[in-house]
Amino acid sequence: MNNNHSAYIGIGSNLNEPIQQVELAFIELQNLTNSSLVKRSTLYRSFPLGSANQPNYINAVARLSTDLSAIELLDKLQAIENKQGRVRTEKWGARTLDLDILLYDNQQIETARLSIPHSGIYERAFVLYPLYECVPDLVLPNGQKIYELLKQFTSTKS
Ligand code: A4P
Ligand code: MG
Repeated sequence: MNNNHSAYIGIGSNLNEPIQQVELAFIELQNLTNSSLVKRSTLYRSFPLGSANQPNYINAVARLSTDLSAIELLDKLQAIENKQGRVRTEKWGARTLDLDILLYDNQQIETARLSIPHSGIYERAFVLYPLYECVPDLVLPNGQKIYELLKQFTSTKS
């Protein structure tokens, strides 16, 4: 096992004890097949993007080294979401657990099931802050340095 790929996972929850949901997700990611959890951010509390009629979110980011392809990783992440009781109702609606592949190496992927970098990554403070915590000198696929991008944001830490 070489764990050749570097992947960043965005973790979000705003239902059923969100802090515990996120901590449980980190344990699942630690045990992920053919992968290792290299780094984890702390937890961030954020206002909901989308319908305001839902609880605040807890967000975090995990950095993985993995031998899984991006699509294999997506399958594993969706299995974890389902295990933690994810029910898909409305887009951007409340959820027990959302696991998004934010970045996979420096690849740009556009298929029916996968869009990488994940949509909104450049605009979302609840993604950029924990990502910065994992890798302060990260250069995003569009060439921007994360710390330059972050100068535009403010956020509330949980
Ligand atoms: N999909 C495509 N690309 C990816 C990727 N890079 N990673 C597809 C993961 N999945 C990806 O996702 C729908 C489909 O997206 C999947 O079947 C997969 O094939 P979903 O998780 O079922 O639905 P979703 O999460 O409602 O949609 P989406 O577009 O992923 O929403 P977002 O962008 O994740 O937004 N507010 C705060 N404060 N914090 C949050 O974390 N999250 C959302 C969801 C809304 N508001 C939020 C937060
Ligand atoms: Mg999602």
